[in-house]
Amino acid sequence: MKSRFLSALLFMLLMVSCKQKTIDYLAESKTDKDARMEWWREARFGMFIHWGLYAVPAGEWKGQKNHAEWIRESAQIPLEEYSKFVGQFNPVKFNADDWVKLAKDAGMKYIVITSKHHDGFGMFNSKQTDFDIMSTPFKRDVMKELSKACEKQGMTFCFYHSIMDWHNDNYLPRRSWEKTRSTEGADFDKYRSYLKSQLKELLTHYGKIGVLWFDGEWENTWTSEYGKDLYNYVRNLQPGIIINNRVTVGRSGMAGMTGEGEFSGDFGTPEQEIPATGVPGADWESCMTMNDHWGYNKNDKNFKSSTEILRMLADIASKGGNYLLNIGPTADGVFPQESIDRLKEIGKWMKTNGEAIYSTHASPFKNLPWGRCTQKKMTGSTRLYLHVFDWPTNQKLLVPGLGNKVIRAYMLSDANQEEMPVSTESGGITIQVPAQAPDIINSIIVLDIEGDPAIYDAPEIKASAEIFLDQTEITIAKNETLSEIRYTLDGSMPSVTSAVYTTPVKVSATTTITAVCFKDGKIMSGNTTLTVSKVTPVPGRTLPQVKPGLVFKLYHGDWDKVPDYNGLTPNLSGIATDLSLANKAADEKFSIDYQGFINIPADGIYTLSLNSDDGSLLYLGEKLAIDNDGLHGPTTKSADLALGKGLHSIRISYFEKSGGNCLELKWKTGNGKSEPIPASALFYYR
Ligand code: H79
Repeated sequence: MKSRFLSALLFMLLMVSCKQKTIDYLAESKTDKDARMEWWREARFGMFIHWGLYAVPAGEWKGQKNHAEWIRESAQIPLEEYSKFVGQFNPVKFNADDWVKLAKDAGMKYIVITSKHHDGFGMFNSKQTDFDIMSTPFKRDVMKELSKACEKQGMTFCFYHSIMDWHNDNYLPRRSWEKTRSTEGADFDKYRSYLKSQLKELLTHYGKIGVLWFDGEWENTWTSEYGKDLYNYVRNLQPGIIINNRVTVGRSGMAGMTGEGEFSGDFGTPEQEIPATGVPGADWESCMTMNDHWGYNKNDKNFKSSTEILRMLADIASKGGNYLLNIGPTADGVFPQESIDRLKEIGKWMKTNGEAIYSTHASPFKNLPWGRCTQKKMTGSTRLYLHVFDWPTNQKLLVPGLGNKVIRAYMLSDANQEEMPVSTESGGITIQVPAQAPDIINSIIVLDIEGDPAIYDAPEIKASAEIFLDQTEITIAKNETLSEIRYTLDGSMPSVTSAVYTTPVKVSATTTITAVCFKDGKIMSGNTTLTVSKVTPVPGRTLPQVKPGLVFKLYHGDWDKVPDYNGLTPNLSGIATDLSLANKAADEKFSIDYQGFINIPADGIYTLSLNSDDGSLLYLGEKLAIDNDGLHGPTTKSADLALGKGLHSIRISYFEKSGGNCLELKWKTGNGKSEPIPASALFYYR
């Protein structure tokens, strides 16, 4: 009887599991995605936690104090030695409820914690490996405890899981310095199965997971095919989960957004930066450290102030993004005191002003001189939250270019919602505000307006460059069709009798152009000014004894910026026809200094752009023309230069510390296309 019941049950289970087929979530409809993203778009503020074995050395190794979660790589610690931290990891002060409460009281709506970082150590109970928390003296599944605490306190629990893995033998490539770790028999497909098995554990043993935050996707073993497959694998285990763009390849450096048209997961991930403008139509989240490291570093006391953090949050919300703020807990299992202090201050502000952050949309204004704006759609009206960082000294706050009828204005912190007087003035509306800022960090004014925002942005003035030789053309544009642009060429403010802009303005002397939007004889917008300067080109030279190519000197060394070459001896030198040596010279830790001449075909304004990973400098003559120095991913910097026909001495200095390497120099003149400087334009003198 019993066994018949059991086999019937087994049969039913089998039927159910046969019916389940894997769904292709890459073809999801917009409606479905919107529904799935809803909580995340409303949340706006989350906590990142980087916690792992690296908390044991706490950022210090053999006197070097600048390490953190990358310590195994940055201090080149062999696997056997790093594994010793397993026996030392005993965070006896850990209390999941305390952590979740700290996040909750700070106004954060979700927690993303490292289930595994690049070191490969599992901070959860994994049956796939012994390199996990159950092998430590602590032997507690901290992720289980956190998932329960989150559930209890109404916090959304999320995992960060690294694709790159410096421990698993099947993961490739090895670190460049790991000469003794053989790759024999290593099988990346096996690594992918291992990765999936761990994710299955994380997605079936810890309740509902809000986000899977992948990272370490940039090594050449990971492909977009693997990324899409992993995305679908995760969604099939938890269909409602949200997955970041780092599940697949194609992220644009630290700016974090994936190129258009490519599969990009559910949201972009700017790292340690905030996009300069919003990213219309895209979901994104800026992740940032509180000090200068993600994992715990006992020596790093360079914490951002709570004012800085809260203003970043307002800035991000005003651009339509989320803010993921990091904590690096200690090996004892507690948050650094500096972090706790800031979380409490943040919570205090959020308690009063959170309404201006949660569930808001990006600002309708391009630029506000005193702060930021977020908005919410109401029935028949719009609620603007004005985030005032710089309180006006004359008790008048001008909201530039706002063309709507105002319903009311009051301070969000004012329980009585006492209305503040509002008047329509030239170039916007003015709110009469108290003498003292209610909040020195960020005072929120609620401004209810009729209908959708109608904003007269200050016109945009454009010239091909801010310098020119004989003549240049200036164009002026605006973002609406209701007003007209009036402009002056003498630096004065345009009036109702000034020229109306219709076609590009040609100028042949140094000129300051000022433009404003008018409607019915009234100024509607702020004003914009641009000065274009007439210059004479730096004369070029003719030298009979030049030969094609640039002289290069290659140096080995570990630098964080372009080194001072004085007193250094090159490891290699010669003549290069282009800059490609920088892309293939060595994997890392080197610098190349190119010197020679560039042949300018005709007098003109040339826009030179220098792209590199890591840093680079461009000199023309003695002058530093482009400073693209420092540690960074692929970054482009440009300069407009007035150059005469002939030869100009040029120097390009480049260094590479680690990660990808590239160096590229392009030029463009007039309205032409930016193109790599051809080998035929480069010479050296002998
Ligand atoms: O977990 C934290 C860091 O440990 C991790 N991401 C945050 C959330 C991190 N890994 N690497 N980095 C940060 C910096 C690495 C940058 C580079 Fe690249 C990797 C430079 C070149 C390869 C990413 C991909 C940026 C450009 C290409």
